[in-house]
Amino acid sequence: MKSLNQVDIEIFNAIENEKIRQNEGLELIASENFTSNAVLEAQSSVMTNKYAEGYPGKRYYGGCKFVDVAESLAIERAKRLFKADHANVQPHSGTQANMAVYFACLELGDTVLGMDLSCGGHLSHGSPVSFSGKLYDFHFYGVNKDTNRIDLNEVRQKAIELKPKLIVTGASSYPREIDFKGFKEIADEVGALLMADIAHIAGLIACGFHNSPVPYCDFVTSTTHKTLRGPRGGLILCKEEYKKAIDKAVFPFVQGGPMMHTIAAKAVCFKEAMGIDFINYQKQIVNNCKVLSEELMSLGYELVTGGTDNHLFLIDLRKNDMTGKEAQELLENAGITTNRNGIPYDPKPPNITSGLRLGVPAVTSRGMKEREMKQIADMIYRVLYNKNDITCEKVKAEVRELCKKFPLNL
Ligand code: DSN
Repeated sequence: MKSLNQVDIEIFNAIENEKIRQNEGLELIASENFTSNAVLEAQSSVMTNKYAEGYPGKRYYGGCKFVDVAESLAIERAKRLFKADHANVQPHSGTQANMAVYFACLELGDTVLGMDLSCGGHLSHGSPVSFSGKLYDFHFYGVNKDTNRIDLNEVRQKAIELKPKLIVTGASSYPREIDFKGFKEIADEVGALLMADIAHIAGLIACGFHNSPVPYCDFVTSTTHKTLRGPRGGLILCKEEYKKAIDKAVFPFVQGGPMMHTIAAKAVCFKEAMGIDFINYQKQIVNNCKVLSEELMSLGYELVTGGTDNHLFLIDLRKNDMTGKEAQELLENAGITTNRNGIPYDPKPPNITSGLRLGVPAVTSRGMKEREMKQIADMIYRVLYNKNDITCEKVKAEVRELCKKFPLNL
């Protein structure tokens, strides 16, 4: 068989260049990470060739003996890792996991209460530009205007007023621990179902560095590629009583054939997440995030909520007379990848923003620790303070040197 560089030199080169970009740059996008070689190996395996509509032992195709092994292991490991009654490992993404939960428990037009995207929620939690906002009657809680934290009193008031069928908790840009027990009390008070989307914090939850929503929620959704450090994909955990409805909603309602190579890689990810190295990794994420955020605050930056409890934080750039877009672009010129992000009640539009979201899962996977976080804070400060090409070039060279000491071996 011909190799990729013989068949398609353009794609081969794009992949090689992406390897160089990942190797030589600092990845601070909070939702990104570097999988292990074992995960990559499973993900790029021959299981991509197999159709397996259905579930282990109940497929619509022959030849599923070995993919059944992979999916059964993924399910059992996900259940063990998160102490859940049931796991569905087929969702292709976090959004499709959320879609399947909505289809499993709601009728079209039902009322749902979720977190406002502009305060840290997610598009699939009811944004009008997403299927979720079009198909369901979503209403939103935000964060308190003074503290920028979720205010359970506001959530309770809205829940009492709206009587939603489902309350959605979880966020994509919220730097503080979420009180899932508090959400459960509100859901019970108004007779609502409760779902938590833990895509960002799944790794922290698996290792006990963030409280788990599993005991409190009817449904928990996640991606597997953020702090969990697995392949790109989705996951649903649920109580036993929703097992059938969830499985039917994922297949055949939302999806067709599962991606068996990705499911095999999810199984590897869950196995890795049960090891001591992974616990140490999650601990280091929290430590690194604290140090990076505190260093930046000591250099004069203001953080939304004044700090972080998890793997990410959000810089409010308004006092620095800079937009999120400008900051993101300057840092990219210096080999530091971040993303602009709205701050709560942001006066600027989403394509400009007043905020910059930073996260440490990827640099922590490279083995970087507190010392490197201080170095990175200093680099970020110099780039954003000087705002010129010379500084960006100088810092880019420093970034490359630092990355060389923590190779990815891609
Ligand atoms: N796009 C992801 C993030 O960056 O947080 C969420 O889906």
